[in-house]
Formats: sequence, structure tokens, C-alpha cells
Amino acid sequence: MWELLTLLLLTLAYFLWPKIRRPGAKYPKSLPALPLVGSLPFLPRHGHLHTNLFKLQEKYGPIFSFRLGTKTTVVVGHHQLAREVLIKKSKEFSGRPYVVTLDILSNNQKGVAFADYGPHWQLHRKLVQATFALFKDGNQRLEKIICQEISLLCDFLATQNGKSIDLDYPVFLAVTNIICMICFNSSYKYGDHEVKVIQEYNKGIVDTLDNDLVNIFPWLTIFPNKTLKMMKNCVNIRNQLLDKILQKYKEKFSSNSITNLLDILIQAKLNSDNNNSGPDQDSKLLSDKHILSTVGDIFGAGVETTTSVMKWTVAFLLHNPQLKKMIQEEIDQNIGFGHTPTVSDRNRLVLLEATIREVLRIRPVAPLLIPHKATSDSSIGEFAIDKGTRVVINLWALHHNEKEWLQPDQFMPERFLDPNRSQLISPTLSYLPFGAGPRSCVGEILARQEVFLSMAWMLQRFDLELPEDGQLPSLEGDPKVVFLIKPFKVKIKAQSACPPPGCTSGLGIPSSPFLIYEAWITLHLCCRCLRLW
Ligand code: STR
Repeated sequence: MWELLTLLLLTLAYFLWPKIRRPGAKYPKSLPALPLVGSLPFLPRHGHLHTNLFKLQEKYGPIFSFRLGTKTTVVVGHHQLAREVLIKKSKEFSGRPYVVTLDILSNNQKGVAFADYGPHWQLHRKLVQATFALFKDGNQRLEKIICQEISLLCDFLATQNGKSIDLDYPVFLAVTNIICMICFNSSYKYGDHEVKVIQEYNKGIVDTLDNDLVNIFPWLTIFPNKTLKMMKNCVNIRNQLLDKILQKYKEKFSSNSITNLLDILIQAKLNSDNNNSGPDQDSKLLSDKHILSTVGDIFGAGVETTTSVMKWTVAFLLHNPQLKKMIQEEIDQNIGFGHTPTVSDRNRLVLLEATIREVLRIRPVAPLLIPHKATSDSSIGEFAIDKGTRVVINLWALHHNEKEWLQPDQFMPERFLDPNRSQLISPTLSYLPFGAGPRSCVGEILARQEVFLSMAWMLQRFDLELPEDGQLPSLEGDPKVVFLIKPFKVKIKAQSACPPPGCTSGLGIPSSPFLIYEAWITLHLCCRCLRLW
């Protein structure tokens, strides 16, 4: 009996022990590792993974490794090494490792976010980029689409005047509609049941995605697993919803009018099918399942990330009312109330822009990015990295490096401004909120415009204040696949009716109406109009 058990354990250890390393090569320092479980017992259990890995740097240096199951993971926590991985050696490190839950979500690594390096990922990434190019100018200008939705968002907020609300739903709806326009030229009305469905399955996916032991020990999938079941359920609901949209859309698709992501993907498929020499290589990579995965990625990424950043920004403003006031004054002085903010106001509203940059520094959307994988034997700095190794970029470490940032734990937007506070600056290279290189965030321009415009519009029209109970949002965060903020409420206060009843310019918002007596005319102007005037 005992002999049998020993034999079984030895066989298991043989298969689960990592491969022989390259002789003579220098590898990053590693956490201790035991057979079967790897370094799991030596990784801190409490607290956030990104801060724990950052703390481990004190002992192990800016690059170190640990083993989970059979897989070696290298953690990179310095900007120079991170740039080497993401930019300089991007070809060798643009792979994505196999992860059980991500594999379910991406239907075997289809789509763009979680697909391994190869022709399939290259094709889909190229097609997504081509989609964003459709929205550069003209009637379909990105800015125009964003402003339409923000305008509706602000109109909704106006109906909530004086109330304390969670911004989650209205912001989610606005951001969903923007991404819907980009994906299929459609949008949802306030209260549409389908939006609730999307919100729910998204939550289910985000909650369960990197929260399971099966990602460390894939063989655990042989046992019943509640989390995995819930995740599969949410993914199924999402796939059904997207498939319904895709099938319906195919009926009205026309090659003469390519205006969104679905058009681009369907057209690419038709082109490769109609190739003179019969369907070409690309055709297989553009099946309905492939199309669905790419749309799913863009949809999920476009909604969850931006909603989260907007809520974080509002939370930091509630914690820093003085800063909020200064941003409102900046809006007042540079834009006033005659027109709504535009993207071109970004270099005028520098304090707002600096605030957004600081939010992305102190609470990055993805503190550990998405794991990369070495596609061939390579090196990072002086260390050898074997093919197949997982490489995690600890963005949190880059953004909290004390040698690069003054008091990194403090929220200080002015670090992104010159001493005169009139121009934006890049204080250090240790800042990559959207990643870098070929795997960098494909929606960066969209995201930056969405957050800037929505904050500028909202702060122009509303005061965002603490709710009645005075409860400040928690800034601790909830690290899921996106670094979420815990739910909180904010009191919406319209900056009075605009224009005020007596304001003859028709522009302003009253604080204390001024009365100007001239020989012929009497003007009632609110103080803001007067400044404009
Ligand atoms: C959110 C929930 C969902 O329904 C679909 C997706 C797929 C794409 C994911 C997205 C998720 C979360 C944020 C990700 C994005 C791809 C890129 C983005 C991970 C799980 C980030 O890197 C932050």
C-alpha cells in the first residue's frame, strides 16, 4: 500500500516538477517552492496581491519569480525592466498564458485580450484598430458620440438634483451606449432591461475571473466547482446576448456602409471568403465564434474599465473638496457656461487632466496588467527567462516607487503639473496606466476622452457632494480583474437653474445676480456670465 502511494507521489512529482533549466544561465531570485504546491505556502494570504508582490521586492529585488503548480511566474516591478518586456522585447513577451477561467471566457483564447500571440491575435487586433480609425472624424467622430451620451447622463443627473445616488448605473449606461455605438451603431434607453442583464453578467464575470484555485491547479476542474459554474453561467448569458445581436445584424449588413466593429469583422470575413483562390487563412479566424469573442472583449473592456475610473475620480474628489472647487474654477475661467467642454479644452483644463492622470496612477485599472507569456527563450535585464514562463508586470510597483514619486501614497494631481501649474508634465517614466507596446490598451484614446469629457461636463453643471450621512467612499478598493471601488453614494446638486430666470444673456448660472444699470438697458447677469462677458 505504502509503496504504491510513494510511487504515485513520485510519478506526480515528476510530472509536476518544472523542466530542467538552461545550464549556466542566471535566473531571477525565486521564492521557496515545494513539490506539487510550488510557492503557494510562501505567498502572503492577506491583503491585495499587487501590494504583497510589491513588498516582496524589498527582499527579492525588482524582478523575482515564484512557482504555482507547475508554472513559473516572473514578477517585474521596475519601469526599465517593464519597458524591456512590453516594448523592446515585445515579440518575445507578447504571448498570453493559458488560464482556466480566461480560457472559458475567451472560448479557447479567441478574441483580442486573452488570445496568445499569433496570426489570430494579430488579425483581430488590427481589425479593432481599424474600427477606431472609423471614428476619427466626420459625423461619427468619437467626441460627438461621447458627448451625446454624456449629455443624456447629465440630463438624468439633473432629475436627481438634491438626492444621494450611486453613480454606477447611470455611468454604466452611458459608457455601454458609447461602446454599443462603436460595436453596432445602437444604444439603449434608460431603464432598458437588457442593460441590467449586461450589468449583472459583467459583475458575475469580474467577480469570478481571477478568484479561483483552478487557475493555479487546472486539474482541480475535475471536481465540482461553484465559482466556475457561476462564471460559465454568466459567460453563456453574455454569449447568447451577443450572438442574438450578431445574427440580427448580419441580415442588415451592407458592404456599402462600414461604420462599426461588426461591419469591419463581417467585411473581413467576406473578403477572405471571396478570395480568388477560395477562402484564405483568415476566414477560419473569423468564424462567428471568433467575431463574438472580439466583440465581447471590446464590450467588456470598454465598459468595466471606464465606469470604474469615473467612480474612482468622483471618490477622490469627494475626499478632496478643495481640489474639486479648483477644477470648477478652472472650468469657469476657461470655458464658462456658454458652451460645453470639448476634447480641445484638455490643454486648458490642466488641473482636471492632471487629476485624471493621478487617479490612473494611484488606482490603476489593472495593477498587474494581464499576464504575459514568453513565446521563446529570452532574457529580462541580466536574467534568463525560459519559453512558456508567465511574466507579470507589477504596475502598482511602478506607480508607487518612492525613488520615482514623492510620497507615492498621497493623492497629488499637481505632480503632473509644472511649478506654475499651467502645463502638464510627465514627471517620470515609471508610469504606464494603459500598458505599453503591442499589447497596450487598444481603447486608450476612447477611455481618456470619455473620462475627461464626462468629468468636465459633470463638474460644469453639478456640485458633487457628500451624501447626507457624510459617508466618504472607501479608497481601499477591491482588486478583481479590474481594480474596482466599493459602492458609494454622492449627492447631486445642480448649480441652480441655467440660465437663471433673470439672466438676460441666457447663459449663466446664478449665485447672486448682478444688476447693471446703463443709460438704455438693464441687464440682469449672474456672476458667471459677468465673468464671461
Ligand atoms: C469584463 C467583464 C466582461 O464581461 C468581459 C471582459 C472581457 C475583457 C476584459 C474585461 C472583462 C475586464 C477588463 C479587461 C478586459 C480586457 C482588457 C481589460 C481585463 C473581464 C484590462 O486589461 C483592464
